[in-house]
Amino acid sequence: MKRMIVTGALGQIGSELVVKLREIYGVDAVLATDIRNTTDSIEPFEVLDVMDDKCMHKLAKEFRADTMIHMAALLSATAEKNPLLAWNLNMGGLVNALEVARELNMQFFTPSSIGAFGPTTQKNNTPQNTLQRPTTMYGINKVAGELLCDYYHQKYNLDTRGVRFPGLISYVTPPGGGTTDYAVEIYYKAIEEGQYQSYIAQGTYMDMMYMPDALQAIIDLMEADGSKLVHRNAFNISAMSVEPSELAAEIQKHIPHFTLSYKVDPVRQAIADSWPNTIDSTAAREEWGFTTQYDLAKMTIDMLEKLKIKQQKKAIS
Ligand code: VAH
Repeated sequence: MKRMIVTGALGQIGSELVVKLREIYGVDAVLATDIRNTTDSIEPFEVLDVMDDKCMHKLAKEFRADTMIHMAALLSATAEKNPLLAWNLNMGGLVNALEVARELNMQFFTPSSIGAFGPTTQKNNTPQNTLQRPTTMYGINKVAGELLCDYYHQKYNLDTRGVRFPGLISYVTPPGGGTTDYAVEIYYKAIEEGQYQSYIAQGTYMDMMYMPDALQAIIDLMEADGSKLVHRNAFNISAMSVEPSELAAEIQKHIPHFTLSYKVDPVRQAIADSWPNTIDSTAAREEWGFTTQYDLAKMTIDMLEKLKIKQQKKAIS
């Protein structure tokens, strides 16, 4: 990777990924793009609607990009509210990004998700290769996306790569429209209010990962020796599997008065119930050395510490 264009650069992953990539490859080597404009000084930045293939091609060509990092997508809960918009944006945007990458011979990354599995998939220690019959529009988009990226590699020899992300927890840019967002909100509410009402039921296990580990995984995969990659576009990766009361118990070690209650959202609960409890990351570890630095305890310490600083800065601004 030498010169990258990132779509969805103002999103939960994109906003931190751009910073990390610029630390490694140089500020001027990473073109951040998003459908929204921003007043943040994150130049080089361009407004880009991923449905506009001509604009995407023009920006990538003029920037002399050799790598396409396609992050723009609607997440699971939003996609269930507007499935046709999700299909058009998630699939139309992906095809445009793959076509631009093919036309300009770019290395390509886009994430899949644990959402690519469904209720008939083995729920515990979900294998790398297994049944994928997701029952959400988001999951259907992710399975189709995995197959499209494999196709572009097989048919055009495009260097496509991707991972199946678990729920990602971060303190910089709050996520929007996801099912696993409760695992982010709980930390914000713990600091702000000392209490949280979870829309996901107690005992609902989902794979999770702290954002620093997710960002490192993208970079490690993109820098890996391509000849050693068997699975390429959909590596299972995870750092932990947790359910709401376990998150609460870890937070209470630092905020003893913190309380957790439940008001289950049937839509997002149904999505969560259709996903695995735990996935098997062996292929990623074996093929490109995937590893993580943060477990639940270490993540909780860092999240609470960073959110306290964020809250203090907000209070004096
Ligand atoms: C979502 N955060 O909840 C995303 C992610 C595995 C979850 O794909 O939709």
